[in-house]
Amino acid sequence: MLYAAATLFFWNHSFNSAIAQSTFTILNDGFNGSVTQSVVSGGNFMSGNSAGADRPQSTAFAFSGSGSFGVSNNTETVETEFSTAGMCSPQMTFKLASWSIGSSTNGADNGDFVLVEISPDGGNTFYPTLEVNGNSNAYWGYGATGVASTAYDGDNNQVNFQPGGGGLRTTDGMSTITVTNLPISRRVMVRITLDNSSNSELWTMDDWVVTGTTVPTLTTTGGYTCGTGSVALSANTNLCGVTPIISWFATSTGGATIQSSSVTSSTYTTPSISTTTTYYAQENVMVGMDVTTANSNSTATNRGLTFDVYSTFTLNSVDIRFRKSSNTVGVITGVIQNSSGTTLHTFTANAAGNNGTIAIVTANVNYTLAPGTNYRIVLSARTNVDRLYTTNGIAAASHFGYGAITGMPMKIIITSTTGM
Ligand SMILES: [Ca+2]
Ligand SMILES: [Ca+2]
Ligand SMILES: [Ca+2]
Ligand SMILES: [Ca+2]
Repeated sequence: MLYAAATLFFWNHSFNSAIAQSTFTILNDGFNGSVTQSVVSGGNFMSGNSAGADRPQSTAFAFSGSGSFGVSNNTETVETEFSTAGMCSPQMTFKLASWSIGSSTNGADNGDFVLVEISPDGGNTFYPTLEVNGNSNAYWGYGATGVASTAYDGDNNQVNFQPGGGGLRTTDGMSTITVTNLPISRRVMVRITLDNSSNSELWTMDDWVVTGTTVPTLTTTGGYTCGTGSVALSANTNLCGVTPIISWFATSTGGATIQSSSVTSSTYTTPSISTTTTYYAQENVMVGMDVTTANSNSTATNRGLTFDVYSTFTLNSVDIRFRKSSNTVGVITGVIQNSSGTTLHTFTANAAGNNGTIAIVTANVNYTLAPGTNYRIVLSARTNVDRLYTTNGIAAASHFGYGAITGMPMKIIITSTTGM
């Protein structure tokens, strides 16, 4: 009896060590005199300690580092935008304190609030998700043990938290604010609004952190047939809400795709085989910020992204938004650099279109990156192109010129813009 078996391997299997579900940081803003990944308005960076007449008294305005961000008798907003595509369990948290300034009897009242709104679509629609209110001149420090935590659910009803009364709050002073289950989207926006109504009231926030966990690796299942025949193979993935393209190959690297579809569970039926034959499956997902329109641009070169890689993956392509400066087809040259600025890989893309046209090109990169931090992907040269555009709506968190990174598997987190 002939015994034929078909086996298959995850593409680049040999490059992958075991991938554990690990937590990584998407955003971390400490408000120590400036912001790095968010945009603030209406408030002030706070440093030093409160006065003896304040409550809490003689206490650092910062939870960690040298500063925090605060507001008195005003409305302040703190916003950011990021992609959660290709990760699991994204969530955010920050520290919050309520102060009585120049008095031992003020603090936040019922009408004073801290509101967290979440947008899954780049700010077109914001959903109020969590709100902390004051109560009868309530004040508390970062050491208060109250936790305000809820899961994003995409409806218009926020979950409210409020201390039980006024004065110094301990167990119901909401010093830790957490929203879990953030939407999976290439354009998540978060807006935090802090509002109060007196110069003797002060909200401060610090240590805004957004985290996610890595997605599991594609799993494959082989098969066999008794005698010559075809064999059904399967490849399954769980990318926490993102559907990849699963492709099949007869060779371990390169070669033609023999089947490809946008699914989370793919079956490939081999041709009739009579000996053990190996096939290969690959998943390819689109991640990174969506490329959008009508944002700021730069005529400078050396713009791009800084990013971290959490496990070996092949960066297939990036989308680049540019403006033509000639009717002649141009060339955009980009490089991937390591954290020291050493160029690891160079790639090019043709930039078509008439003079003045703003267009997006998908540049094929096809470079395999090992785990590491502070990789850079930047423009290095251009012809007949005079500027790159940001890819999202918030300037400080923007991803200059590059978005829509595709890779396999997705284990990349864009941490900041470089060359700004
Ligand atoms: Ca800080
Ligand atoms: Ca008050
Ligand atoms: Ca809700
Ligand atoms: Ca008030």
